[in-house]
Amino acid sequence: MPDLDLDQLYFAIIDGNAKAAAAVTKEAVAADVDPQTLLTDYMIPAMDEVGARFEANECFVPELLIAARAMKAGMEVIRPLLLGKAVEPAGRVVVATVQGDLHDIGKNLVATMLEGGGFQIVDIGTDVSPDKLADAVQSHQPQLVALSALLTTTLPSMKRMLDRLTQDGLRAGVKVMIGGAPVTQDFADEIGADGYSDNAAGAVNLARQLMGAAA
Ligand code: B12
Repeated sequence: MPDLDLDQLYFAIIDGNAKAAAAVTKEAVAADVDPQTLLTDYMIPAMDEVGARFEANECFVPELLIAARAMKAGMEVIRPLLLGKAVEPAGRVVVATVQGDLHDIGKNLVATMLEGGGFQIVDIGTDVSPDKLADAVQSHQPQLVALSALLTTTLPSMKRMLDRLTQDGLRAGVKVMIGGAPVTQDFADEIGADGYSDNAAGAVNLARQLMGAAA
């Protein structure tokens, strides 16, 4: 096998080349590179770079979309490998991006990492209304809810979702953790969420802590 250049994964995502992202990821996995390394050292930094370029007006929405698609193509390859071998789920988590918000890369990463940590995931998607969240909590009876928001304009949706769980008498039965770029610990405290983390690995630790608190 020729020398494996993992930077190709980083650049494939930045260039939005989904085929190359999947191919390099497969090669890396075949060469026994740790999938966690691929994620944290190449894939996430590539999306961070695309984000920085977008913020600097050096690229635009279509480039963001194809970069996100390339990241997903790589994620598809490592996802099964990130999954833990836990027989008993560590807990059930309903995962959602809040109403008005279509950003799902962070949510999916959090879901994948939680799944890797042995949690059972019920992913109810993006642009999730308080109604839909309440229905999911009622029907799936999770111990945890994980909410993601990437827009400052959708932060209030998080509070509405918590309020809805309280109104429906569901709030006491679940721990709610929140995250996403504009979310802070102060905001989490302000709306009465049970926890906040600024990254997907931290989300797993947080989920475990909250499960401990729930026990
Ligand atoms: C990719 C992207 C898009 C893609 C989304 C593709 C997809 N399938 O998700 C597309 C092109 C669709 C898009 C659209 C828009 N976007 Co956009 N987007 C981004 C971008 C560049 C990267 C986001 C991302 O995926 N980051 C990578 C992931 C891994 O990071 P993350 O989501 O933060 O998640 C991590 C943590 O936050 C945490 N986390 C996340 N969720 C959770 C949940 C829990 C429970 C926990 C514990 C932790 C946690 O863990 C994750 C992993 O470490 C950001 C810029 C940026 N630098 O963030 C702008 C950004 C978020 N977008 C922005 C905007 C304005 C928009 C649009 C309004 C643009 C437009 N004019 O149409 C639309 C809105 C559409 C909508 N209604 O949602 C702004 C938001 C500004 C603001 N202050 O609100 C940003 C910040 C760019 C900017 N500076 O202008 N976007």
